Amino acid sequence: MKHETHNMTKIGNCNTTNAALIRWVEETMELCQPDRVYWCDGSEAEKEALTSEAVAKGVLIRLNPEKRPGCYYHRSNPNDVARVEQCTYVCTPTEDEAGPTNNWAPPADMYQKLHGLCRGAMQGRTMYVVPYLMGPLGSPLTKVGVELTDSIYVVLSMRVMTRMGKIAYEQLGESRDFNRGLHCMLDINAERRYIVHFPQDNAVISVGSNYGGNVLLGKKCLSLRIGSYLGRKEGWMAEHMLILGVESPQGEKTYVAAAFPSACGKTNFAMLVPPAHFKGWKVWTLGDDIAWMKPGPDGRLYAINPEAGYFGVVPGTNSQSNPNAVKTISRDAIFTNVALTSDLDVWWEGKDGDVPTECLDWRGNHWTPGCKSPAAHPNSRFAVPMTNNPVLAPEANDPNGVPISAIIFGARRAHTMPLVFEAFDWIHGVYIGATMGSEMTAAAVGGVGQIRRDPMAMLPFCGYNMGDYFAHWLKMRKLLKHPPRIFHVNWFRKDAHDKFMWPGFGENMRVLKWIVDRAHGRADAQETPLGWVPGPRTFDLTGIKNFSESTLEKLQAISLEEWRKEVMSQEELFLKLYPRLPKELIFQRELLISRL
Ligand code: GTP
Ligand code: SPV
Ligand code: MN
Repeated sequence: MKHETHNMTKIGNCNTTNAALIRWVEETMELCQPDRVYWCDGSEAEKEALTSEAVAKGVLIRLNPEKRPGCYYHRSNPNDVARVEQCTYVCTPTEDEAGPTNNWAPPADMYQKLHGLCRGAMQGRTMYVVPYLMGPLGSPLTKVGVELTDSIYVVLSMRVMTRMGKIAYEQLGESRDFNRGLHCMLDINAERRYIVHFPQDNAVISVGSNYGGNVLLGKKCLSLRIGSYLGRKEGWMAEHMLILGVESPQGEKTYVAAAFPSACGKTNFAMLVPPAHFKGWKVWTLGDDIAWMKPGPDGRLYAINPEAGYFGVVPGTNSQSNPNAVKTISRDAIFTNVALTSDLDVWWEGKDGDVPTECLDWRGNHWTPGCKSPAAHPNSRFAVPMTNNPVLAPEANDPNGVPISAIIFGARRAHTMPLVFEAFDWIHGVYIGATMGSEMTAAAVGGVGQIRRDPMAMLPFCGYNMGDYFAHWLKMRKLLKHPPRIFHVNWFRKDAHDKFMWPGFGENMRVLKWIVDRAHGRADAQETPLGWVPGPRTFDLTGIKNFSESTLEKLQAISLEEWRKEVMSQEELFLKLYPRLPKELIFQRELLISRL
């Protein structure tokens, strides 16, 4: 065995024979010069040991075992609380391949700069080798990644978010085909923060951060940016989508995937509890953030969730909005940047029960209800195994995935966008996704509240030229005999008093039911310039509280004045992408203008 020729004390508890992996670990050791290397196996004993170490080092605080069994508390550096799009790069060989929506630098320059930052960066520290799977073991869609990191918080979070440890070696065998992810915390300085993708090398280097989306390299980096690049090459799709299954009282199961931008409701929708009126209906969660989809032998689009956990927004989670999430995070969760109460429980804005008279806020400062700033950071998160979810679909582990009957695009829009409409066909649906606009949220640094174009909720996550990405969507249609129908929803339309008009959350079942019925070709619809909308009285409002037919009319209203502005504001993105923009989309825009 090759690795036996190496200095075993230096390389640590090496638990693989994969020569390519061992060689890469050795090269990285030489670069980063850690004092120790630790190879993760994913076992329970390892979890216990690493957790104790994290607690001893103050990286994690053990929460009250009576109130939150198995739960831990973490605070990130206050300068490091969200994704940083301005520091995120896609370094393809040419700038044109990355396209105008990504930051780009020549790969050789970027490697040089990052290697400079990483040189000796792990002196006095442990380098953890974290092998993991994105996808169920044995799925043809599953990818192997290995993350080398000096953050014990990352190791423990990756263990929750992925299928981590020796299981990854089973899928990998002696193959050289795995994602190489290197993460160095450095000194968590925003000036030296880079999240860089080299799609042609299936490699990611992330430095200067310790926040989820920047450093859990299986998630946005591999599953979306590198994933989308590989998907285009290999004939599949990597999307920022939840996956859910709707079960009817008759036992019919319909699978739906939905793309909403960050902090726009994917986790909530994926765990939806139907209102009492929908007796016998049940919603099952497959995934809450990422879908990998590939045409199956029957001509349908099959989806898997590559993740094994949820990294979800905490504020606003309560037994009214998301009772399944409340149960899911009652144990085994790592909470980041929420508030800490004196009895070692966690608190956040919008939690059930009373506001604590005092607590420590996400920065560790004393907090009372009179304080102006929130106790929990608006982008505070939980990381929790999906197996805690009471409505986890058993199919979540099916290597074949589930056939998708409907794709939903959704955005956060105070005006303009109706509650729901359906695309006329796939190409029109691609146009609707491509022109999505949404208000920015706390999930990324900067610009909260501003509307920006966020095509398919993938603006921050597409690992190549967005124009080519649209072309890939159009091409996928040709590979599908039974393409999913495409819809657009907006839970966030507001009235003149700046209040949400739609109750949202569980009540979204009413919209979902219409979508499912449409997907099976059995619900009435009316044609509008935007697409199909529910026909009169096809929308079931029975039992909905404090809501009138007239509010529904307002929610569905199409204002020509607003839509003229909307179509105008699409122009900027189209001009930006023009050289690679499929002409079909320009034609779709012209058709919409003429219908309006
Ligand atoms: P990422 O994890 O960042 O990708 O976010 P996400 O898309 O999973 O969003 P999530 O479900 O965590 O919801 C984000 C915020 O939107 C939370 O504050 C929710 O309370 C709120 N939200 C979710 N669904 C609804 C809804 O139907 N109506 C309203 N008004 N708010 C919602
Ligand atoms: C998002 O921002 O879309 C998230 C959270 O899902 S993060 O993992 O930080 O990207
Ligand atoms: Mn997300």
